[in-house]
Amino acid sequence: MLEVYHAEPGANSLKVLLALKEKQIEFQSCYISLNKFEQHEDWFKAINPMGQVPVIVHDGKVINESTVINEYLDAVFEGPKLRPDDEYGRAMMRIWTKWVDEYFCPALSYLAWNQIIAAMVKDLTEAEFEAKLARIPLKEQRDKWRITAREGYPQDRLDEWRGQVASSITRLETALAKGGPWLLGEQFTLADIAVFSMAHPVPMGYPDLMNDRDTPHLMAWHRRMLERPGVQAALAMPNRYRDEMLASKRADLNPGGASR
Ligand SMILES: N[C@@H](CCC(=O)N[C@@H](CS)C(=O)NCC(=O)O)C(=O)O
Repeated sequence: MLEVYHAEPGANSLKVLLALKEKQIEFQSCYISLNKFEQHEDWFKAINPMGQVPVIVHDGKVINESTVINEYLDAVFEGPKLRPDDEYGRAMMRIWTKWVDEYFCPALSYLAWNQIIAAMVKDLTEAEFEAKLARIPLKEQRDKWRITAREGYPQDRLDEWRGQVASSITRLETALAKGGPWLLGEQFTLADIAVFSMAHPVPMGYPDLMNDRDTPHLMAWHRRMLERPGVQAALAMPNRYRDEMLASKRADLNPGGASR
């Protein structure tokens, strides 16, 4: 029995959904609404004291940390191998997955939070907001919520993170220009999955950084990823956040609810 607690198919949740779908592992999907702060509810913190998704529960054993989860899934479940057989290849794969966790993902995450959190909490009173903050177990996450919900990060920090996204894109383009079709060459691995989970929205969010003219090899890799049935299945998982945003935009455009 495998339960997977995840949010929308984006970022760290997408990373685990990609491995599950690529390996065609059956699992019970347990959707956690970050919009409703379900990740900070006591019942969820009893499963993951970090108050974050994704988390898996396999035969009663809990594992958090998306990169660790993916290595576990690949080791324990049948399906196509997503790690090289040789130790050197695995080391090269882990250099990518570690870099995604420690560098690429945080830069993108701070920039994204700075854009979306204020809108998410705008309807809460100060007391309601403080009550929500008090339930967040990690101090650094509490700080991130508080800053992005209210004043936002200063421009020099935002510029620094944007610079890190730009250098990440250059690093990926350089690596893929040397070979491919995947990051480690012929074998599709967890490195591709980790990078894709973060890079997927970049052509849309930062078209000046990732585009056909400046990063053709990275764009070609992105298109190859999108052709994979496993990637398509992961991206097709419910995206309630996007659906709610679209519904509220439609309501703004059509406030009286009159039909078209
Ligand atoms: N290092 C963790 C990070 C998990 C993480 O940051 N999850 C985000 C979603 S991508 C989350 O739960 N954010 C909500 C929050 O922190 O309140 C992993 O790789 O699983």
